[in-house]
Amino acid sequence: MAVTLTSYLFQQKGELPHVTDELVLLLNEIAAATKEIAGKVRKAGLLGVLGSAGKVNVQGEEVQKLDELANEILLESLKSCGKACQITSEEVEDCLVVSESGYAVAFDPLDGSSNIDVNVSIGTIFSVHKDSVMKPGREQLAAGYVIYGPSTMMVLTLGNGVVAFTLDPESGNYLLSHPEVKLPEKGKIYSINEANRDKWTSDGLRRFIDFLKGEKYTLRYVGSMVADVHRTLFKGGVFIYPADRKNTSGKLRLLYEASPMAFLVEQAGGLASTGEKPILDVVPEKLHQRVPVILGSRWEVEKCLEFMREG
Ligand code: P6P
Repeated sequence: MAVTLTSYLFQQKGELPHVTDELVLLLNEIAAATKEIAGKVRKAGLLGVLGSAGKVNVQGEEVQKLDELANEILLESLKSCGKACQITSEEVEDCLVVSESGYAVAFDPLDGSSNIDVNVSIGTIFSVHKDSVMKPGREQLAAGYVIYGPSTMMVLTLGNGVVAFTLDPESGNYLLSHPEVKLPEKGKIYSINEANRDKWTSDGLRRFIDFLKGEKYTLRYVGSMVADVHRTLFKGGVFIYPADRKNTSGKLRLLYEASPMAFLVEQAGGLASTGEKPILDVVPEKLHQRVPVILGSRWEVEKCLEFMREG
């Protein structure tokens, strides 16, 4: 009998003191919202929700209709379950205080939205803290993502390793398909947008990428963080979104992209660095702040940091 997400969470309740009934309910609500989002994503072309919403979000990025829809679905779920005290969304400028007590949730409702209209995998990323998201990522209680790909999968950590669930279209349940996700010690893939090579602020990074080419690594870059991180988690290697002259702190946001992904990667036995320190040790200063991201197998991340230290 396949293990559902709900029964898995209740099993963890007995093993992890911070996994309370409230956290189980909150994570189930997030899961329910992602099932609804998956339904919209898979029918987007038929619902007239492809294309731009004709707005620009707090990041200065053009909002896609599906971004907005996913954001509304998640906000509604989290508000109605009554287990969230504050909610931070990539699509909302300020942190929403929705109740006196509960968990603090940060999410990117639909990451990789530039790929929506070309039917490439996109995803939802979420991070759960005790009472405020403005704390180092190492204090997260739970983090995960859902990738809307050939199958819809939720990859989750509660701080005791990484598990993955696959959405069963027949039952509508997330069923445990990967009881233990472990990053290979070393891979053969690097993932970075090399079009920006001349803008990277680190010469050491350029030399690292040339070194990997010499080691016969292959390049895989989807342009959806969820897809690139998912492949890295399962195949090994390294994913990098570095600082460059245009994005001096990189492009990816700390609270709802870098930090949850770093928690997953470290829990799966890998490393996740800004290039100067572990991402999970960054103390947030601004809600939508960005950080450079170097994450993946230990061997490649450590090698990258070595090249960058040499300058
Ligand atoms: P670039 C998608 O817009 C996103 O925020 C991440 O999902 C992805 O990793 C990154 O931007 C891609 O950025 O500059 O390579 O197109």
